[in-house]
Amino acid sequence: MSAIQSSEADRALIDAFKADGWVLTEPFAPDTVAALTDWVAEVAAMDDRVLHHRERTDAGVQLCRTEDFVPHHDALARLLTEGRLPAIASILLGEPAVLYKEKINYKLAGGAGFSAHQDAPAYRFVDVHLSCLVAVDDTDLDNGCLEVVSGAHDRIHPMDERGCIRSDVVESFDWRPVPVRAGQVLWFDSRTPHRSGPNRSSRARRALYPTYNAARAGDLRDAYYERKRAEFAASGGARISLIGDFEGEVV
Ligand SMILES: O=C(O)CCC(=O)C(=O)O
Repeated sequence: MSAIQSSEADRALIDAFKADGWVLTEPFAPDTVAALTDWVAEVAAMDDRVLHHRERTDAGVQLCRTEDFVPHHDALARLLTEGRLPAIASILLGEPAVLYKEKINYKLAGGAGFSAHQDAPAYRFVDVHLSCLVAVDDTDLDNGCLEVVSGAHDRIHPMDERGCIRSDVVESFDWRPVPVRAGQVLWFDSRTPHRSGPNRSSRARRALYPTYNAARAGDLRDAYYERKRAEFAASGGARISLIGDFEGEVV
């Protein structure tokens, strides 16, 4: 394994991440932040080459998630696999990182939230993953920002039958909403407990979520999507995740 050189600023980032299981960064130039909205709209308009998922809301049926778009969108492929994001992922992992999977959660006005969960039980093949939320829109409690628990990423917590964190454990946690501005990037460990409310506002709350693993464990992205597409097909397509964290009605 090749070690990653870290500066003093990197050290502070690593220390915060290790202690809390999450950390907020601002890695992009303004022109990149400005382009995010168009790039995400281009993916939303793609045909079923990508894995689109829709939900029924009071405002009608709308897109809630798209996955597996990196092979079909050059600018987003570069954003997620070259430059600052994989560099920060490598710093936080302490070794070179590779993209494991990617999704966009749209959470348009009226879109549903996510029950408290850890991502690790839904992720196959490797035990250690690192994800980030790249905010496309400003997010706050009104439009369903992420809420996290600090310092609880050392284990898999007891789960209910959906694969979400058991309700008594959820209630025992100290939940912290993390509002973020468009372009900010919230990194979290795949064992960091997180949840989010519905979008009760009239503003969209779109976010990109790339997930990385240590390159040493292999480039698993194709295998992940092959398995996921097979599991979705076997379940009749009525889910957006391999666990039951999504609180919306999938159509
Ligand atoms: O986008 C959100 O509000 C939460 C998403 C989430 O927790 C997930 O996709 O696992």
